[in-house]
Amino acid sequence: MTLRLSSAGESHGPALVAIVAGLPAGLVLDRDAIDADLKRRQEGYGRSPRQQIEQDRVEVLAGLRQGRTLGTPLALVVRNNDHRNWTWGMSPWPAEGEPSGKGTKPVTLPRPGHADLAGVLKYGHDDVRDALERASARHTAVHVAAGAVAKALLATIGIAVRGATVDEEALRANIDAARKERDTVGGIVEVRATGVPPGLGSYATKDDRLDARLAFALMGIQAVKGVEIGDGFALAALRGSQAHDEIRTDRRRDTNHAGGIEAGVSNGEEIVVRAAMKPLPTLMKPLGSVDLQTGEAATALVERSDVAAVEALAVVAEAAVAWELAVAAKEKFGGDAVGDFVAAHRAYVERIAWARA
Ligand code: EPS
Repeated sequence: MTLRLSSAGESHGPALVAIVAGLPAGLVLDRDAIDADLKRRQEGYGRSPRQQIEQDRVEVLAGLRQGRTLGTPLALVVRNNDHRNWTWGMSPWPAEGEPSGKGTKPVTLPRPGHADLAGVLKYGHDDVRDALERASARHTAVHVAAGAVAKALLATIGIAVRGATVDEEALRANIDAARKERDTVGGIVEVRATGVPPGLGSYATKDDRLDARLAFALMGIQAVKGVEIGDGFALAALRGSQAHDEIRTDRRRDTNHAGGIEAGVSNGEEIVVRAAMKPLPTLMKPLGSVDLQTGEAATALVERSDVAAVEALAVVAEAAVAWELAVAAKEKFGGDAVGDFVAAHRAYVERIAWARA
C-alpha cells in the first residue's frame, strides 16, 4: 500500500484535518511526540499574536487503537482555537443571527505576494477571504502532525530527520530590525536526514527521483520560492573534479556535495536539502493594489500577521522531508505489518552489506 496524505481546513475555520492512508499496522505512535512538533512549529521567532491564541494539539479520530496503528486510514485533527472569534464569519453553513465577530465584511484589497488576486480570479470569489483562508500557512500544522507520524515509521528503520534555520543569529537580528520597521523577512532552512540507506527513489523515471520528490514537497509549502539539494546552485560554479564525492573502498564518501542523492537515488550519505522562503506578504506598510469592488487604486489589506515564519518553516520542511522519505521507504520495503517493513529493510541492508556510518 502506498503511503498517501490528504488534508483540508481553513485558517479560521473549525479545524484542520488530515487523512494518512497506507501506514503499516502495529506502528506505535506517541501523542506527546506529535504535540511536541506542533509546539515547535508554533514557537518560531517573529510569529504573530495568533500563536498565543492557538495551542495546537493532535486529535486522532480513526486508524489508531491503544496507541498502535490499525493499518487503516489514520484521521488527524488540529482544531483552530481562533475559530471562536469567527463563528459567524467562517460558519460552514449559512450563518444565523446578526453578523458578529471577525470575517463578516468582504475583503476586496488583494495583497501582492499572497494568493488573494489569483485566487479570486480563478475561483470566481467576491471575497478575497474565500481564497486566503486555505492559502494560509496555518494548515501546515496538520502536515506537521502527519510528518511526526512519518518520523515514527522512519525511526523503526533507523532514519532520523531534523530541520533548522540557516544562520539563526543573523535571522533573529533581521527579524528584530524588520519588526521595528514594520516590515517582514524571509530566510533559509535546512533539513538533514541520517540513516537513509542507499536505494530510496530511482533514476528510472522522473517521478521516481527522490530529489524531484523532495523538491516537490518543499515547494508545496507556503512562501517557499527555492529548493536546493546538497551544494545545489553552488555546484554550477565548480569543476567536476571538485563537485563529486569520491567513493572509498567501504563505499562511503568523505565529502557530501551531492546531499546524499545521486541520479535521483539516495546514496547512503546524509540527505541535505534547503528551502528559501520569501518575506511574508501581509505588510503593515502595505504595497500598492487595486480595490476589486471599485476598480480604484488602493493599498493592500493590512491585518495581524507574522514578521517571519522561517523557524516554523524549519519544522514544516522537516515534516515534508520526513513524509517523502517515509513514502519512498514504504515503497521500497512494503509491509502491511510494521514488522514486515522492518524485516524487509534488514534483509536489504544485509544483501548490500551496508554498514551504517
Ligand atoms: C497567515 C497569517 C497569520 C499567521 C498564519 C498564516 O494568521 P492570522 O491571520 O490568523 O494572524 O499566524 O499562520 C498560523 C496561524 C499558523 O498557525 O501558522 C497567512 O496569511 O498565511
